[in-house]
Amino acid sequence: MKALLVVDLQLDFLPDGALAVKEGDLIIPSINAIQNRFDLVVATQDWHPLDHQSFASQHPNQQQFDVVTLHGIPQVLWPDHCVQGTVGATFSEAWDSTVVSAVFRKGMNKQIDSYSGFYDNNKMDSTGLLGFLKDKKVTEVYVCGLAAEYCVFYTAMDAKKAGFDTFFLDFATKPISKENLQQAKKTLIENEIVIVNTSEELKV
Ligand code: VGL
Ligand code: ZN
Repeated sequence: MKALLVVDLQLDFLPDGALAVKEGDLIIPSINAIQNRFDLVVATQDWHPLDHQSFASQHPNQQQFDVVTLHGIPQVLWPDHCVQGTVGATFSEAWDSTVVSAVFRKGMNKQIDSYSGFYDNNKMDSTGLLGFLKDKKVTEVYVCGLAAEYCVFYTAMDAKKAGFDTFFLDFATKPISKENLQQAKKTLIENEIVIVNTSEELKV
């Protein structure tokens, strides 16, 4: 079984959103065009409490995008984004999400960020996504969405570690920083994750 994971396709990560990814909207037609070819489409949703510790607003002496140490691990301080129940946390209406079987929310624990759709950043808590994919007999996982070098990257890495054949859909993701994405892609290749550059290359 082949599953498409659509990561965090939420208004706050799209142009005019609180943590907008440049050209993030351009991936939506690509995702709409391919999603019907998968056995299963699953979404993740960044879903933070107002006082989440990854928000720069919770650290009065720091600036947005500063990196601090939080509970022993590096943490980028983000603008407030994807706050539970706000419009910014909703999926883009340009994306046809009617095909989605299940949505896995993440980032609810205010103490720790959660980039991967599988686990919190300290791997203490799971979202249930792994059990769901195993129960559905998924063997191949295709990852797309936002942002490429954060939640898409970490979700792909954890999918691979869990034993799935894993594909990073480069044509259906956009980064916050192009330089950081270059570095992330090297790590993906080292870990034998397949980078699919164009929709024509996608063999599904
Ligand atoms: C994300 C930063 C903070 C993402 C989520 O979806 O890539 N990035 N929260
Ligand atoms: Zn977040």
